[in-house]
Parts: sequence; C-alpha cells; structure tokens
Amino acid sequence: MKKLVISALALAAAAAFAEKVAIKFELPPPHSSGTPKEIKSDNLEKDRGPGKLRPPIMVEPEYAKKLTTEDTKVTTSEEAVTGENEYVVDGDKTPDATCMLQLPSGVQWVQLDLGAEHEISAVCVWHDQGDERVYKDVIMQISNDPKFKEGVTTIFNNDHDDSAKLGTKGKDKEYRERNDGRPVSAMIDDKPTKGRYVRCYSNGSTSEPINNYIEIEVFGK
Ligand SMILES: [Ca+2]
Ligand SMILES: [Ca+2]
Repeated sequence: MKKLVISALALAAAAAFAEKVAIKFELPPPHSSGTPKEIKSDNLEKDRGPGKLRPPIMVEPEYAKKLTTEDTKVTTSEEAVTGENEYVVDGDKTPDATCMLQLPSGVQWVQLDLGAEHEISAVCVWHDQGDERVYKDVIMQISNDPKFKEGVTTIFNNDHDDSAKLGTKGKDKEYRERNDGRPVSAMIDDKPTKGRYVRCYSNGSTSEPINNYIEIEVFGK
C-alpha cells in the first residue's frame, strides 16, 4: 500500500513537472532595418541573429500570470526627458516616442510597484529596439524595500566592470535590443523571487547616452 502511495505521488510530481508552461511575453513586430548593425563591445553576447528568440522561460502555470497592468505605479531615478512614466506599462511596445519613456544620461532606473509582495517568476524589459542598439549596465532587481537598500535580489546584471557602482561585477552579457526585449527568469532554484518592487537600471546605449524604456512586464503569482 505504502509503495502504491509513493508511486502515485511520484506520478503526480512528474505530471506537475510536465505541465510547466512558457511565459507568454507579447512581442511587438520585428523591426526591419535590414542588416544587423556592427556593434563592438567586450561584454556583448554572441549574436543569435534577427528573428531567433531565446529559449522560453518555463514555469508552473500558477507562476505564469502577468502581474503588471497599465495601472502599475512607475517611478524613476530622475525626471523624464520625454514621455510619461505610464508609458512603461501601457502595453504599447512600438519603438517611438508615443509609448517610450526617456530618462537622462548616466546610470538611471525605472521602478515598478506591484502594490504588494508577489512571487515573481520573470521580468522582461524592452528599452528601444528601433536600431538594434546595446544598452550598458543593465541590472534588474527585486525587493520589498522601495529604496532597494535591504533584501535585494539581483536577477540580471551585465555591468561587468561595476561602473554603475552597485558593488558587484555583473556576470551577464550585453545584448542587442530586438522585438523580444530581454526576458529574464526570476526563478532561483526553481522558486520564484518574492518582492513588491522591480527596479531596472541602465546607463545609455551604443546609440545615445540617454536611457529609453518602452515597456517592462513582470510575471508571477
Ligand atoms: Ca510602452
Ligand atoms: Ca559597466
């Protein structure tokens, strides 16, 4: 009898594992600017080529819900050059000024407030895919502290020389901005990261010193 119970549990566990679903980021159309730009950087990932997506982020269905809405509160490190904070969560991912927030040059951040602690499985940021640029010092963090002083989990950091001075040399690679943005898993040891706030840093791009944010989406439970 005991054996039967154990194998039933094992089957249930296997079924739960098999039922993982891909997080569905809604992608804008690819930008058709022709040949990929030549970009030189010593921390840039190998080019996958236009139209080739990253592997999907697979999670149990309960963690696949989109947590951000057009009502998600957005704050920034400095006042925008152009655009409104709401543009980061308006659902429009067209690379133009009507749905893009532009922050001044230097290290800047955009922060989303989910209203309460959530179990976060993934974050995707679209900076500006208009010309396949590469953003510098892209860092994504989750915390329950709105000032990000305590209890901070870093889920992505490509500031390989710590020029943003957050105290850690990032191990992630720089990437080309394309229509799939940069989806990042927040599952650590197969568990979501708990937090109320998501903060995304950047420090200009290979195209211009200012910091563009088209959209940020957060998924989880
Ligand atoms: Ca937008
Ligand atoms: Ca850097």
